[in-house]
Amino acid sequence: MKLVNLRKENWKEDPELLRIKTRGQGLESKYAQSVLEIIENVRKFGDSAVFSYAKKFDRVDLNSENVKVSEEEIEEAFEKVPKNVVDAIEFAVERVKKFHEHQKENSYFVTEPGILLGQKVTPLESAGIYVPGGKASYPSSVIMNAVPAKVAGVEKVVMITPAIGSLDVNPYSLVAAKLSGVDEIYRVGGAHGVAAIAFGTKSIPKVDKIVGPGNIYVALAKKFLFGTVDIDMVAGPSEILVIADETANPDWVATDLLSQAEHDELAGSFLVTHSEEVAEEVIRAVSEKLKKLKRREIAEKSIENFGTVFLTRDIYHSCDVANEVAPEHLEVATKEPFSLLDRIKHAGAIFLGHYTCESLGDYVLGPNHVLPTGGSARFFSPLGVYDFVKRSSVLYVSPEGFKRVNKAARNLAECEGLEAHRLAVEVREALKLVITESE
Ligand code: HSO
Ligand code: ZN
Repeated sequence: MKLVNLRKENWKEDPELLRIKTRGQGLESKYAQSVLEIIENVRKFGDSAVFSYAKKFDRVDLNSENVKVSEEEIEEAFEKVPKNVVDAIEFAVERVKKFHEHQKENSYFVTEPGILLGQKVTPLESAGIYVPGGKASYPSSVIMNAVPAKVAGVEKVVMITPAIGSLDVNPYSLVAAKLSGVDEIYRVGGAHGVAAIAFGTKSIPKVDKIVGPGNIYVALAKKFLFGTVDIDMVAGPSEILVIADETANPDWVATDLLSQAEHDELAGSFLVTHSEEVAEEVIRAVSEKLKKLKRREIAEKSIENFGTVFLTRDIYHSCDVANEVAPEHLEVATKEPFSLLDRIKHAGAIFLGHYTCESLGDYVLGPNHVLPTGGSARFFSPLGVYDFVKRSSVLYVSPEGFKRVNKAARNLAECEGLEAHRLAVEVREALKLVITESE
């Protein structure tokens, strides 16, 4: 890991910190043209475009008969998945559900004489969840995307996930989908799969919103289709930042950094500490443990690309550095983590204390693991129930209420030169029953 000393006046301008801060940018233009072409073809030719892209990119023969995953296939998946994993998925689903129940938003109404105003909350009618194929097909991510939608009250949750090389779909994803309440599953993926559920085709339904992680093609397709459908944030490579003081266990911190590094060659693992000793020991532990990991190659590249230790003046300076980076996951491995919570402004999820490793949050604690990456924790929140509802304003005035607001509305209409607006007020004023002469 690279050691960067931020004990200097203009630490915010440190080139390494700046490189990490801008980590979410770029990358896209290279792929944009081909993604736009795929989207356009799916829009124009529907199923036939989707199936021919599936053949080309995923080497699989799809048709209107086999694209949907059948109930029997889902039942078979339960046979294939070991009992302890089914139990763990059930356990996680229950905890994630329970946590997300708190995010439910109620409609509200306020009244004043003759006026009632409110906000009506309505779940989206349908949502699509993208689940990657191959190595990054995580049942935990199925849970994290599907459960909030179901808790919000979305009637139809559709999952898409690519079948690659054969018609088989990852059985773990199928079990997680079933236990999370997913209603329909289609074995398509990539930009073509995203376009298919954005527009709808003969065999694949259209949804109102698409969520879930994917490669650059999937991310770009979601971005381009925003407006045709709603999307969640566009997630980039995963990242962790650990703030550690001298009470931190370097071995524990090192494994937590590696738990992020093993996700992706572009994943970010950052340690921020004011203790030289902790810095040194974590660097040593990371390189030692790295060698023994099954996903060594990925983790090694990731640590090479983004593995950084920032040396700070004190614990408060560490918090300021964390705010600059605005990491997806922030672990506070210090003696009194709660005392720092106030100072931390930008992080997708904040893990407090030595025992609260990100892995627990990734799987079972309850809060969502779909989190803003690439510094977007400055303005994005974790995926939640609020992402699957929308709000409508409700307005009502009685004749009595009308008398309390008509004049100002009429004057504003006049000032904006919108005659029909003014008249809409005036025709009602004309009704003598309602408006007294003096007005
Ligand atoms: N750390 C990832 C989520 C994940 N980890 C899935 C394991 N499986 C992004 O928050
Ligand atoms: Zn993870």
